[in-house]
Amino acid sequence: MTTKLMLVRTDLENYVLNAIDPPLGILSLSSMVKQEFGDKVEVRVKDLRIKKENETTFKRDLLEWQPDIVGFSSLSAEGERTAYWTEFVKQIAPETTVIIGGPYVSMFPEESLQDTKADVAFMWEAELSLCEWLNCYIEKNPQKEAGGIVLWDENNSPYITAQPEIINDITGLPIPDWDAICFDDYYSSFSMNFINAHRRYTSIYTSRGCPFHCAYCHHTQGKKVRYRDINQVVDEIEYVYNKHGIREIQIVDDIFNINKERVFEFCRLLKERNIKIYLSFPNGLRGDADSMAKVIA
Ligand code: B12
Repeated sequence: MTTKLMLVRTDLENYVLNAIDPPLGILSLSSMVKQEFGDKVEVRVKDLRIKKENETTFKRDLLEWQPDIVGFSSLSAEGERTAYWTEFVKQIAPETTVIIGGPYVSMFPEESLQDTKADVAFMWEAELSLCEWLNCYIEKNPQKEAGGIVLWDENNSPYITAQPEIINDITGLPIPDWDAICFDDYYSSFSMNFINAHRRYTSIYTSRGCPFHCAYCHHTQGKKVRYRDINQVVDEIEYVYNKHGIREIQIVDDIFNINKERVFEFCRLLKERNIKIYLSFPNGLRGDADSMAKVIA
Protein backbone atom coordinates (compact mmCIF):
# COMPACT_ATOMS: atom_id res chain seq x y z
CA MET A 1 0.00 0.00 0.00
CA THR A 2 1.22 3.49 -0.80
CA THR A 3 1.81 5.96 2.01
CA LYS A 4 0.78 9.50 1.12
CA LEU A 5 2.92 12.32 2.44
CA MET A 6 1.93 15.97 2.01
CA LEU A 7 4.72 18.45 2.75
CA VAL A 8 3.42 21.92 3.46
CA ARG A 9 5.15 25.24 3.93
CA THR A 10 3.37 27.28 6.56
CA ASP A 11 2.24 30.82 5.84
CA LEU A 12 2.38 33.82 8.12
CA GLU A 13 -0.78 35.77 8.69
CA ASN A 14 -0.49 39.52 8.15
CA TYR A 15 3.14 39.33 7.03
CA VAL A 16 3.29 42.75 5.38
CA LEU A 17 5.92 42.06 2.76
CA ASN A 18 4.74 38.56 2.00
CA ALA A 19 8.10 37.56 0.57
CA ILE A 20 8.08 34.05 -0.74
CA ASP A 21 10.51 31.96 -2.66
CA PRO A 22 10.50 28.34 -3.67
CA PRO A 23 10.46 26.23 -0.47
CA LEU A 24 13.90 24.65 -0.59
CA GLY A 25 13.51 22.72 2.68
CA ILE A 26 10.43 20.69 1.75
CA LEU A 27 11.61 20.33 -1.87
CA SER A 28 14.83 18.73 -0.57
CA LEU A 29 12.82 16.37 1.62
CA SER A 30 10.49 15.53 -1.26
CA SER A 31 13.40 14.43 -3.49
CA MET A 32 14.97 12.44 -0.71
CA VAL A 33 11.77 10.55 0.12
CA LYS A 34 11.10 9.86 -3.58
CA GLN A 35 14.64 8.57 -4.03
CA GLU A 36 14.53 6.35 -0.95
CA PHE A 37 10.99 4.97 -1.14
CA GLY A 38 10.03 5.05 -4.84
CA ASP A 39 6.42 3.91 -5.31
CA LYS A 40 6.01 3.11 -1.63
CA VAL A 41 5.51 6.76 -0.75
CA GLU A 42 3.65 9.32 -2.81
CA VAL A 43 4.73 12.88 -2.02
CA ARG A 44 2.95 16.16 -2.72
CA VAL A 45 4.25 19.62 -1.94
CA LYS A 46 2.01 22.50 -0.94
CA ASP A 47 3.03 26.07 -0.28
CA LEU A 48 0.46 27.96 1.79
CA ARG A 49 2.25 31.22 1.02
CA ILE A 50 1.37 31.34 -2.63
CA LYS A 51 -1.65 33.42 -3.52
CA LYS A 52 -3.96 30.73 -4.76
CA GLU A 53 -3.75 28.74 -1.51
CA ASN A 54 -6.18 29.19 1.37
CA GLU A 55 -8.26 27.20 3.83
CA THR A 56 -10.68 26.09 1.12
CA THR A 57 -8.01 24.71 -1.20
CA PHE A 58 -6.20 23.05 1.70
CA LYS A 59 -9.40 21.42 2.98
CA ARG A 60 -10.28 20.24 -0.52
CA ASP A 61 -6.85 18.63 -0.95
CA LEU A 62 -7.01 16.96 2.44
CA LEU A 63 -10.41 15.44 1.71
CA GLU A 64 -9.71 14.49 -1.90
CA TRP A 65 -6.17 13.15 -1.59
CA GLN A 66 -6.42 11.90 2.00
CA PRO A 67 -2.74 12.02 2.95
CA ASP A 68 -1.58 9.68 5.72
CA ILE A 69 0.97 12.21 6.91
CA VAL A 70 1.01 16.00 6.68
CA GLY A 71 4.36 17.65 7.41
CA PHE A 72 4.61 21.37 8.12
CA SER A 73 7.75 23.42 7.61
CA SER A 74 7.98 26.30 10.02
CA LEU A 75 10.15 29.20 11.09
CA SER A 76 9.79 30.34 14.71
CA ALA A 77 7.80 33.36 13.52
CA GLU A 78 5.32 30.94 12.00
CA GLY A 79 4.88 28.82 15.14
CA GLU A 80 1.39 30.03 16.00
CA ARG A 81 0.29 29.55 12.44
CA THR A 82 1.69 26.02 12.42
CA ALA A 83 -0.32 25.25 15.56
CA TYR A 84 -3.40 26.61 13.79
CA TRP A 85 -2.86 24.44 10.72
CA THR A 86 -2.09 21.35 12.80
CA GLU A 87 -5.45 21.69 14.51
CA PHE A 88 -7.08 22.40 11.13
CA VAL A 89 -5.77 19.10 9.75
CA LYS A 90 -6.74 17.18 12.88
CA GLN A 91 -10.28 18.52 12.69
CA ILE A 92 -10.80 17.75 9.02
CA ALA A 93 -8.96 14.43 8.96
CA PRO A 94 -8.37 13.21 12.53
CA GLU A 95 -6.53 10.05 11.43
CA THR A 96 -3.75 12.03 9.77
CA THR A 97 -0.33 11.98 11.41
CA VAL A 98 0.99 15.52 11.65
CA ILE A 99 4.72 16.11 11.71
CA ILE A 100 6.62 19.39 11.86
CA GLY A 101 10.16 20.53 11.06
CA GLY A 102 12.25 23.56 10.13
CA PRO A 103 14.11 26.25 12.09
CA TYR A 104 11.23 26.56 14.61
CA VAL A 105 11.76 22.97 15.75
CA SER A 106 15.55 23.23 15.61
CA MET A 107 15.48 26.21 17.97
CA PHE A 108 12.59 25.11 20.22
CA PRO A 109 12.34 21.33 19.96
CA GLU A 110 10.14 20.39 22.91
CA GLU A 111 8.19 23.66 22.97
CA SER A 112 7.31 23.41 19.28
CA LEU A 113 5.78 19.96 19.79
CA GLN A 114 3.99 21.10 22.93
CA ASP A 115 2.64 24.29 21.38
CA THR A 116 1.51 22.85 18.05
CA LYS A 117 0.25 19.49 19.40
CA ALA A 118 1.78 17.81 16.36
CA ASP A 119 2.54 14.09 16.61
CA VAL A 120 6.26 14.24 15.84
CA ALA A 121 8.84 17.01 15.33
CA PHE A 122 12.15 16.89 13.46
CA MET A 123 15.13 19.03 14.40
CA TRP A 124 17.78 20.34 11.99
CA GLU A 125 18.25 19.00 8.51
CA ALA A 126 15.85 16.09 8.26
CA GLU A 127 16.60 14.22 5.04
CA LEU A 128 18.00 11.19 6.90
CA SER A 129 15.91 11.27 10.08
CA LEU A 130 12.64 11.64 8.18
CA CYS A 131 13.45 8.61 6.02
CA GLU A 132 14.38 6.56 9.06
CA TRP A 133 11.18 7.55 10.80
CA LEU A 134 9.09 6.90 7.66
CA ASN A 135 10.56 3.45 7.31
CA CYS A 136 9.37 2.50 10.79
CA TYR A 137 6.01 4.15 10.11
CA ILE A 138 5.49 2.15 6.92
CA GLU A 139 6.66 -1.14 8.39
CA LYS A 140 4.55 -0.47 11.49
CA ASN A 141 7.62 -1.10 13.59
CA PRO A 142 8.28 0.72 16.84
CA GLN A 143 10.20 3.89 16.05
CA LYS A 144 13.95 3.41 16.13
CA GLU A 145 15.26 6.35 17.98
CA ALA A 146 17.03 8.23 15.19
CA GLY A 147 18.63 11.40 16.54
CA GLY A 148 16.91 14.77 16.31
CA ILE A 149 13.32 13.56 16.59
CA VAL A 150 10.94 14.90 19.23
CA LEU A 151 8.28 12.47 20.43
CA TRP A 152 5.70 12.29 23.20
CA ASP A 153 6.54 10.12 26.21
CA GLU A 154 4.03 8.05 28.21
CA ASN A 155 3.31 11.05 30.45
CA ASN A 156 2.46 13.16 27.43
CA SER A 157 5.61 15.22 27.65
CA PRO A 158 7.87 15.84 24.66
CA TYR A 159 11.35 14.34 24.67
CA ILE A 160 14.24 14.41 22.21
CA THR A 161 15.36 10.96 21.07
CA ALA A 162 19.07 11.82 20.84
CA GLN A 163 21.10 14.79 19.67
CA PRO A 164 20.67 15.33 15.92
CA GLU A 165 23.58 14.57 13.66
CA ILE A 166 24.55 16.89 10.85
CA ILE A 167 24.80 15.44 7.37
CA ASN A 168 28.44 15.61 6.33
CA ASP A 169 28.07 14.53 2.73
CA ILE A 170 25.48 16.95 1.39
CA THR A 171 26.54 16.20 -2.19
CA GLY A 172 25.11 12.75 -1.56
CA LEU A 173 21.63 14.28 -1.16
CA PRO A 174 19.45 14.52 -4.26
CA ILE A 175 18.84 18.00 -5.68
CA PRO A 176 15.57 19.65 -4.57
CA ASP A 177 12.43 18.44 -6.31
CA TRP A 178 12.17 21.33 -8.75
CA ASP A 179 9.48 19.65 -10.83
CA ALA A 180 7.11 19.58 -7.84
CA ILE A 181 6.32 23.30 -7.96
CA CYS A 182 5.02 25.72 -10.54
CA PHE A 183 7.55 28.57 -10.79
CA ASP A 184 4.89 30.94 -12.14
CA ASP A 185 3.27 30.88 -8.69
CA TYR A 186 6.31 32.67 -7.29
CA TYR A 187 6.66 35.57 -9.71
CA SER A 188 3.75 37.63 -8.46
CA SER A 189 5.13 38.11 -4.93
CA PHE A 190 8.35 39.55 -3.56
CA SER A 191 11.29 37.21 -3.33
CA MET A 192 13.84 37.47 -0.53
CA ASN A 193 15.53 40.09 -2.73
CA PHE A 194 12.40 42.24 -3.11
CA ILE A 195 13.71 43.47 -6.46
CA ASN A 196 14.81 40.82 -8.92
CA ALA A 197 17.08 41.16 -11.93
CA HIS A 198 14.85 38.68 -13.74
CA ARG A 199 11.34 37.50 -12.94
CA ARG A 200 12.18 33.84 -13.56
CA TYR A 201 14.27 33.22 -10.48
CA THR A 202 14.83 30.55 -7.91
CA SER A 203 16.81 30.18 -4.71
CA ILE A 204 19.38 27.43 -4.28
CA TYR A 205 21.82 26.34 -1.59
CA THR A 206 25.40 25.28 -2.34
CA SER A 207 26.61 24.72 1.24
CA ARG A 208 25.23 24.40 4.74
CA GLY A 209 26.52 25.82 8.01
CA CYS A 210 28.66 28.74 9.13
CA PRO A 211 31.48 28.85 11.69
CA PHE A 212 30.79 32.37 12.96
CA HIS A 213 28.81 33.40 16.02
CA CYS A 214 26.84 36.46 14.88
CA ALA A 215 24.36 37.51 17.54
CA TYR A 216 21.46 37.99 15.13
CA CYS A 217 21.71 34.58 13.47
CA HIS A 218 19.82 31.49 14.62
CA HIS A 219 22.57 29.03 13.56
CA THR A 220 20.10 26.48 12.24
CA GLN A 221 22.61 24.71 10.02
CA GLY A 222 25.39 24.12 12.51
CA LYS A 223 28.91 25.54 12.81
CA LYS A 224 30.59 23.17 10.38
CA VAL A 225 30.52 24.34 6.77
CA ARG A 226 29.69 21.51 4.42
CA TYR A 227 29.99 22.04 0.67
CA ARG A 228 28.10 20.51 -2.17
CA ASP A 229 30.35 19.51 -5.04
CA ILE A 230 30.41 22.63 -7.17
CA ASN A 231 29.88 20.62 -10.37
CA GLN A 232 26.66 19.26 -8.92
CA VAL A 233 25.54 22.82 -8.07
CA VAL A 234 26.18 23.95 -11.64
CA ASP A 235 24.37 20.85 -12.96
CA GLU A 236 21.40 21.89 -10.86
CA ILE A 237 21.51 25.44 -12.19
CA GLU A 238 21.74 24.10 -15.75
CA TYR A 239 18.71 21.91 -15.03
CA VAL A 240 16.47 24.76 -13.83
CA TYR A 241 17.84 27.01 -16.60
CA ASN A 242 16.89 24.54 -19.35
CA LYS A 243 13.82 22.89 -17.87
CA HIS A 244 12.18 25.83 -16.09
CA GLY A 245 13.63 28.86 -17.87
CA ILE A 246 15.24 30.20 -14.69
CA ARG A 247 17.46 33.24 -15.30
CA GLU A 248 18.21 34.53 -11.80
CA ILE A 249 19.72 32.38 -9.07
CA GLN A 250 19.48 33.57 -5.47
CA ILE A 251 22.06 31.83 -3.33
CA VAL A 252 20.79 31.45 0.24
CA ASP A 253 23.83 29.80 1.86
CA ASP A 254 24.70 30.90 5.36
CA ILE A 255 28.15 31.94 4.08
CA PHE A 256 28.64 31.36 0.37
CA ASN A 257 31.95 33.22 0.06
CA ILE A 258 33.90 31.60 2.86
CA ASN A 259 35.94 29.60 0.35
CA LYS A 260 37.25 31.98 -2.27
CA GLU A 261 38.70 29.29 -4.55
CA ARG A 262 35.35 27.55 -4.67
CA VAL A 263 33.60 30.79 -5.64
CA PHE A 264 36.08 31.26 -8.51
CA GLU A 265 35.59 27.66 -9.61
CA PHE A 266 31.82 28.21 -9.58
CA CYS A 267 32.11 31.28 -11.82
CA ARG A 268 34.55 29.50 -14.12
CA LEU A 269 32.15 26.58 -14.58
CA LEU A 270 29.20 28.86 -15.30
CA LYS A 271 31.27 30.62 -17.95
CA GLU A 272 32.64 27.41 -19.42
CA ARG A 273 29.14 25.98 -19.79
CA ASN A 274 27.82 29.30 -21.13
CA ILE A 275 25.03 29.54 -18.55
CA LYS A 276 23.92 33.17 -18.68
CA ILE A 277 22.21 33.94 -15.42
CA TYR A 278 21.98 36.73 -12.89
CA LEU A 279 23.35 35.84 -9.48
CA SER A 280 22.29 37.39 -6.20
CA PHE A 281 22.93 36.75 -2.53
CA PRO A 282 19.86 37.79 -0.55
CA ASN A 283 21.23 36.17 2.59
CA GLY A 284 24.32 38.37 2.30
CA LEU A 285 28.00 37.76 1.77
CA ARG A 286 30.65 38.27 4.42
CA GLY A 287 32.93 41.22 3.65
CA ASP A 288 35.86 39.92 5.66
CA ALA A 289 35.33 36.24 4.85
CA ASP A 290 38.75 35.77 3.29
CA SER A 291 40.74 37.09 6.22
CA MET A 292 38.43 35.47 8.77
CA ALA A 293 38.68 32.10 7.02
CA LYS A 294 42.45 32.23 7.56
CA VAL A 295 41.95 33.05 11.25
CA ILE A 296 39.64 30.09 11.88
CA ALA A 297 41.55 27.61 9.65
C1 B12 B 1 15.15 31.84 2.18
C2 B12 B 1 14.98 32.36 3.59
C3 B12 B 1 13.84 33.11 3.86
C4 B12 B 1 12.71 33.29 2.85
C5 B12 B 1 11.82 32.04 2.87
C6 B12 B 1 11.67 31.43 4.24
C7 B12 B 1 11.14 30.01 4.26
N1 B12 B 1 10.08 29.79 5.00
O1 B12 B 1 11.64 29.10 3.61
C8 B12 B 1 12.01 34.57 3.37
C9 B12 B 1 12.51 35.76 2.61
C10 B12 B 1 10.49 34.58 3.28
C11 B12 B 1 12.49 34.61 4.81
C12 B12 B 1 11.90 35.40 5.75
C13 B12 B 1 12.30 35.44 7.07
N2 B12 B 1 13.33 34.80 7.63
CO1 B12 B 1 14.49 33.62 6.61
N3 B12 B 1 15.78 32.57 5.80
C14 B12 B 1 15.94 32.07 4.61
C15 B12 B 1 17.28 31.31 4.50
C16 B12 B 1 18.35 32.27 4.01
C17 B12 B 1 17.30 30.07 3.61
C18 B12 B 1 16.22 29.04 3.91
C19 B12 B 1 16.51 27.79 3.13
O2 B12 B 1 15.98 27.62 2.05
N4 B12 B 1 17.41 26.91 3.63
C20 B12 B 1 17.82 25.69 2.97
C21 B12 B 1 16.89 24.51 3.33
C22 B12 B 1 17.41 23.22 2.70
O3 B12 B 1 16.89 24.37 4.75
P1 B12 B 1 15.56 24.47 5.65
O4 B12 B 1 14.53 25.28 4.99
O5 B12 B 1 15.96 24.81 7.01
O6 B12 B 1 14.99 22.94 5.63
C23 B12 B 1 15.64 21.84 6.28
C24 B12 B 1 15.28 21.67 7.77
O7 B12 B 1 14.88 22.85 8.41
C25 B12 B 1 14.23 20.60 7.80
N5 B12 B 1 12.82 20.96 7.55
C26 B12 B 1 12.31 22.07 7.00
N6 B12 B 1 10.99 21.96 6.85
C27 B12 B 1 10.62 20.76 7.30
C28 B12 B 1 9.38 20.13 7.36
C29 B12 B 1 9.29 18.84 7.87
C30 B12 B 1 7.95 18.15 7.91
C31 B12 B 1 10.45 18.18 8.34
C32 B12 B 1 10.36 16.78 8.87
C33 B12 B 1 11.71 18.82 8.29
C34 B12 B 1 11.79 20.09 7.76
O8 B12 B 1 14.67 19.74 6.75
C35 B12 B 1 15.07 20.58 5.64
C36 B12 B 1 16.06 19.85 4.77
O9 B12 B 1 17.24 19.57 5.47
C37 B12 B 1 17.49 30.90 5.99
C38 B12 B 1 18.94 30.67 6.40
C39 B12 B 1 19.39 29.30 5.94
N7 B12 B 1 20.58 29.27 5.38
O10 B12 B 1 18.68 28.29 6.04
C40 B12 B 1 16.85 32.08 6.73
C41 B12 B 1 16.08 31.82 8.05
C42 B12 B 1 15.20 30.60 7.85
N8 B12 B 1 15.23 32.99 8.19
C43 B12 B 1 15.15 33.41 9.41
C44 B12 B 1 14.38 34.54 9.81
C45 B12 B 1 14.59 35.02 11.22
C46 B12 B 1 13.49 35.14 8.95
C47 B12 B 1 12.52 36.28 9.26
C48 B12 B 1 11.80 36.14 10.61
C49 B12 B 1 13.31 37.60 9.19
C50 B12 B 1 12.49 38.81 9.62
N9 B12 B 1 12.86 39.37 10.75
O11 B12 B 1 11.55 39.19 8.96
C51 B12 B 1 11.53 36.21 8.09
C52 B12 B 1 10.32 35.34 8.46
C53 B12 B 1 9.05 35.93 8.22
C54 B12 B 1 8.23 34.97 7.45
N10 B12 B 1 7.52 34.08 8.07
O12 B12 B 1 8.27 35.00 6.26
C55 B12 B 1 15.92 32.51 10.36
C56 B12 B 1 14.90 31.59 11.06
C57 B12 B 1 15.16 31.40 12.52
C58 B12 B 1 14.02 30.71 13.19
N11 B12 B 1 14.28 30.24 14.39
O13 B12 B 1 12.92 30.59 12.69
C59 B12 B 1 16.91 31.80 9.40
C60 B12 B 1 17.30 30.38 9.82
C61 B12 B 1 18.16 32.72 9.29
C62 B12 B 1 19.06 32.65 10.50
N12 B12 B 1 20.09 31.79 10.41
O14 B12 B 1 18.85 33.29 11.46
N13 B12 B 1 13.56 33.82 4.99
